[in-house]
Amino acid sequence: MLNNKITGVRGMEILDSRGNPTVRVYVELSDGTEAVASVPSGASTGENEAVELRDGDKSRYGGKGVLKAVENVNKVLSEVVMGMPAHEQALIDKKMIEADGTENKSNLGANAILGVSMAVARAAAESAKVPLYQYLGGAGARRIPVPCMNILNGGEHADNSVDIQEFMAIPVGAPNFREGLRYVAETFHTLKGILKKRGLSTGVGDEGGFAPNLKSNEEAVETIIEAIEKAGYKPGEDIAIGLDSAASSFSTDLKGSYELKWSGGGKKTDDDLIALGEEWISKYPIILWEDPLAEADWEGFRKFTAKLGDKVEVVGDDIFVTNVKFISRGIKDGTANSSLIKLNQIGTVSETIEAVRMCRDAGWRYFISHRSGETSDAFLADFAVAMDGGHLKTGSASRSERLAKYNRLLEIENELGSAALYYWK
Ligand code: 2PG
Ligand code: MG
Repeated sequence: MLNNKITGVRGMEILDSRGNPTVRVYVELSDGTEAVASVPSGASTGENEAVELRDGDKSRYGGKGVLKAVENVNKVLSEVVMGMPAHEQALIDKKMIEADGTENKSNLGANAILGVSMAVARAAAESAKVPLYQYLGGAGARRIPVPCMNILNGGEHADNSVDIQEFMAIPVGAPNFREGLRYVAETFHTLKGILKKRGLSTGVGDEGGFAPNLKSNEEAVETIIEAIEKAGYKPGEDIAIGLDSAASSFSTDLKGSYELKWSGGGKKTDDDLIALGEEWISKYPIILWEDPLAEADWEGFRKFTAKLGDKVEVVGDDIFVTNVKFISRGIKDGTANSSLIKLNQIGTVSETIEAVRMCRDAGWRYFISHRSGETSDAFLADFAVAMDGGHLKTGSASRSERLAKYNRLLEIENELGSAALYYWK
C-alpha cells in the first residue's frame, strides 16, 4: 500500500507575471512529501472558461485579489480531499467538482480547484518517486514537444498596432528539442536586431515577444521570415510559422463581424478573414493557425477548416475552452482539426486529460498552452510531455516565467537521453 494520503492542504495569494494575484497551493502527504503548484491566468479569455474567482474588493489590487479562492482552498477543498490517497487524481478532482456544484466552477473558483488538483498530482508523483511527466503520461512518455515560440506579440498582449495576438516560430526541422529551442531563440535575437535597426521598439509584450508598431499584420510575418533567414535558417524547412489571431479580441459581435485596425484596416466579415488566411497560407510557410475566427463564429471556423484544414492545423482556443462539451461539438461539425489545451480553462488536471483524450480519439491534434499571465511553475512542461501532443506554446525566449518551462523541457530531454523523441506531426 502506498503511504500517500493527503494530510495537509494550504493556499496562499501570490503574484503572477503581470503582477496580478493568483493562487498557490501546498499539499502534504502522510509519507512527508510536500508539493506546491501555482495557477496561471489569461487575458484574452473565452466567455465559457471556468471561472477564475476574484475578490472584487476594489481596495485591493483593483478587485483582482484571490483571498476568497485561497479561503476556499483552506476551508472547503482541504476538507474535501483530506485523507484521500494522492494518486486517486480523477476521484479527487471529481469530489472537488461536486463540492463546487456549478457547471463552471464559479462557486469555489477554478483557480482554487486547479491549484489543489495540480499540487496533488505533483505530490503523488514525488511520493511515487517518478518524474511528473512519467507519473501523468506513463512509461511511454518520451516525446518532447516542438516549441512554438511566440516571438512577436500583438492584440491584447501588447500595446502596439498589431491585431494578431501571436506570431510563433516553429522549429520543425530541428533534430531535437535543444536544437529546436536554439533555432528559435536565435531567430528571436535576430529579430531584435532587425527591429532595432529600423528604429522600432524592442520592448516585449506579456509573453516575452517583441511588440513593435508595424504598418500591418502582414509586415509582422514578413519581418519574422526575414529574421529566420538572417539567423541562417530556411523558412518552412527549418522554421515554420504559427499564428494565434485571437480573433474574438477584434470581433465586434463574437460572430461573423470583425474590425481590424491594420492589415487593410476597417470592417471585415468572416469570409474576408478566410480569404486573407488563404492568401497568407499560399504565400508564407504557415502551418498552424489558432482562433482565426471569433469564439461564437462556429460557421466561420467551419468554413475556414473546410477550405484550409488540409494545409494548416486549425486550433480552437476561445471557442472550445478545453471543454469536452464544446470540443465534441467541434468534432461533429468539422469546426477545426485541433484544440488548444489550457489547464485553467477547465479547472482540473483530469478534465484537461479528458479533453486531450477526446481530441486523440477523433484523430485531432491538440496544442498544449500556457497563459499570458504565468508563474515560475513549470508544471506545463511535464504535462506537455505526458500528453504526447508533440508541440506546445509557452511564450518567447525572454521573461523567466516562460523560460522556466523551456528549461524544464531541456532537463526532461537530458534525463531521457537517447530515448527522447522530437518531431513535427
Ligand atoms: C491564448 C493565450 C495564451 P491568454 O490566447 O492562446 O497564449 O492567451 O492566456 O491571454 O488567453
Ligand atoms: Mg489563443
